[in-house]
Amino acid sequence: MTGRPDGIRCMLMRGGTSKGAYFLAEDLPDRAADRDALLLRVMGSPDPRQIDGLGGAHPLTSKVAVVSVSADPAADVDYLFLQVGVEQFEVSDRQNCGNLLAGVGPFAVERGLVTVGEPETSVRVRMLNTDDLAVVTFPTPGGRVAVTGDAEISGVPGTAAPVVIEFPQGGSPLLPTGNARDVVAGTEVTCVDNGMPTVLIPAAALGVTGHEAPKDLENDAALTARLREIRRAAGSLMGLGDVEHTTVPKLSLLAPPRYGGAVTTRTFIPVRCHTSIGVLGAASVAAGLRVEGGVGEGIAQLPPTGDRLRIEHPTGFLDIETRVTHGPDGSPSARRTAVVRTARKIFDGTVFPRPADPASHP
Ligand code: NQM
Repeated sequence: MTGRPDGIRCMLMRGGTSKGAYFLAEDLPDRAADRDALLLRVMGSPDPRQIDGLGGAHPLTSKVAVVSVSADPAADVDYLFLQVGVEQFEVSDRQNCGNLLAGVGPFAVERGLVTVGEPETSVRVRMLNTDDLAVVTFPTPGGRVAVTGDAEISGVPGTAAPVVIEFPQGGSPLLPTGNARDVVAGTEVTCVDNGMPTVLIPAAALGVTGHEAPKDLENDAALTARLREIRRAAGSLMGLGDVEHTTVPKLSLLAPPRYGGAVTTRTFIPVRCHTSIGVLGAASVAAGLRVEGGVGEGIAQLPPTGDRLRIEHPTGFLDIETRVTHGPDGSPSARRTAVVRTARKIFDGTVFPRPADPASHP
């Protein structure tokens, strides 16, 4: 571990529609338990307001990226995503995050981990949570990460330089239960994993329209109890074990599109309802909609040609390209997935974690 004994080098970045603290792996303790205990103090968890740390009192702003040069010849950098609990004394590496991934390439340039291109740089990222590869490409005029640009993503004000993310390989298997449809806790669902284990559920099957505001859905006690029941049963069917205390699978309610897209979504991650949709969550929804016999049939309106789909969400839409092919036995698999995000460095400096308090926390 390097740096001042009481402070740690840290960059706060917006990645897509999320925000997180980015660290070099060498600046954090090697032992996962020590690292996680430190990150809870950095973010100010557990506390619903995270008042004493960097966290923004929502799972989407209580995230950490740990980045290092990769030993894998197929990658430039390794990226470990950590979800830091807001109210829970918990740090999880069981999910990936495609939104923070948007900041990983620019962060690697800022920290001198990769060779900078002109006029753009491509960084090959090994995502340690899922052992998948991504390629992140962004403008670097004059050898510096572009601060401005004309890309606009729903859920973020203004415009910024585009960050193109490509996943050369889809999730495997795409259908973790082996079925296009399963009946789970009395409801027909499609369980899909194109980078993020996700359960697709027709909103109408749960007595909602799927167009409600996230807060209204979160405050619907009957709905959230039902979602919890479906999630536990689906998680076990997907081979994820007991998912009561994990952040995967996500649940995505599907409804007909209202603004010319393919579908409307309300995604639970899994307790809070996402204010937009995660990148890999959207990749899984997009692939799930293209699976023959999935629950999206009759709800989604797929464009007749092309790989691109527009997924509507509470604050706009996300355009994503995914191709699904069906093998000779009919089993589907996802090919290349691509999406445009933006990212921004907010501060670069030293974070001072709240002191350890063994009296109040283990
Ligand atoms: O699905 C939220 C987010 C995410 C994850 C979540 C993400 C993704 O919006 O790739 O980006 O699902 O917990 O940051």
